[in-house]
Amino acid sequence: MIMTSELTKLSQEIRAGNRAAIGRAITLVESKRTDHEDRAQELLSDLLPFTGKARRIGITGVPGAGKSTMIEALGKKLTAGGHKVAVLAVDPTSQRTGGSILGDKTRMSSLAADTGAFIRPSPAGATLGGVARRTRETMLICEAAGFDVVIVETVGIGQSETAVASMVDFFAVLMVAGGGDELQGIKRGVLEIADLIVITKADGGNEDAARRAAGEYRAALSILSPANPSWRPEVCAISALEDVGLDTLWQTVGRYYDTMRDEGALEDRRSEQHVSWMWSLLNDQFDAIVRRHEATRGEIASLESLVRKGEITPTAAVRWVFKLLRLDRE
Ligand SMILES: Nc1nc2c(ncn2[C@@H]2O[C@H](COP(=O)(O)OP(=O)(O)O)[C@@H](O)[C@H]2O)c(=O)[nH]1
Ligand SMILES: [Mg+2]
Repeated sequence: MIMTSELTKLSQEIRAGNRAAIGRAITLVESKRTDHEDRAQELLSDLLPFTGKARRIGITGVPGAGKSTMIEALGKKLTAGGHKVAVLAVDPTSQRTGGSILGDKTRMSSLAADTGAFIRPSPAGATLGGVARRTRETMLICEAAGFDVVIVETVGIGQSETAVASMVDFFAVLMVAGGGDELQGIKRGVLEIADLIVITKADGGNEDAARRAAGEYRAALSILSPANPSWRPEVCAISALEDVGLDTLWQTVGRYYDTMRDEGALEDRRSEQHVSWMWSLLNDQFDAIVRRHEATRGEIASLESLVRKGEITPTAAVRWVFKLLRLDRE
């Protein structure tokens, strides 16, 4: 059990940038023990006034798109320029595949060894919602510890892009140019939430293909109605290996923040994210209550079975659950 005085000390150490303290706090946030959850919330409330000053950047792309290589190259430039960079991963598959992000950490070895950088693999968690919550809270801890750039990386699997886009200010989608229909490999929904499309590996004879792909994405984006009225998504081509386009990319990020701040849109985006975060927590909690509550837990399996066989409708099952919880009179 961690006592309040210890939490105060932990909070102070985090704000001083103490790495061991950051690690302990993240362990607390990732713990599934109820007493740890209470402590974690107490700690986060204490840290909250010191958060929010970082640039929160999300990055997605299929495996092999060049995420790790770009994050390492960009991260090293940023730390050389005096920034403190935290890299967090959201990987709902890491548990099943035995930790794919660990391989990434090895690949980002020179950034990992950088004193201005902090790399954290994806927390193990059964649900994407659980992983996302822990990542958001880890982001707050890193911000309180003085990291001014937080990069959240995800593989383009399931709903993980949406989860990451809903916790960052700026969302970049990495694509590799390579023969055929350039737009094949991307889910349309991802294009709609991107603030920037990055064509990677524009080097070694691949420059023309990258330029063509960039043109096609620009055309595709121009016919989508912008999700963000303050910012039109952009497209750039980079080579992380040859350091081409990374400075321009970071300037684009800077321009994004200037524009969003001028229009008060950054604050709006974050406020909306907080509200939808609240609702997704509430959904998760309600789900957990229904599964654990003594009035309902014995009924779930048979309700699922009846719904599966088509003997009752899902709506009828939900009404029954509400009746059992005595919530049906609202
Ligand atoms: N030619 C070239 N290869 C790259 C570049 N960036 C990444 N790669 C290679 O592409 C492969 C996948 O890169 P990686 O960063 O691990 O992709 P991730 O799975 O998205 O993290 C590796 O073999 C990299 O060396 C680049 O800018 N140019
Ligand atoms: Mg990687």
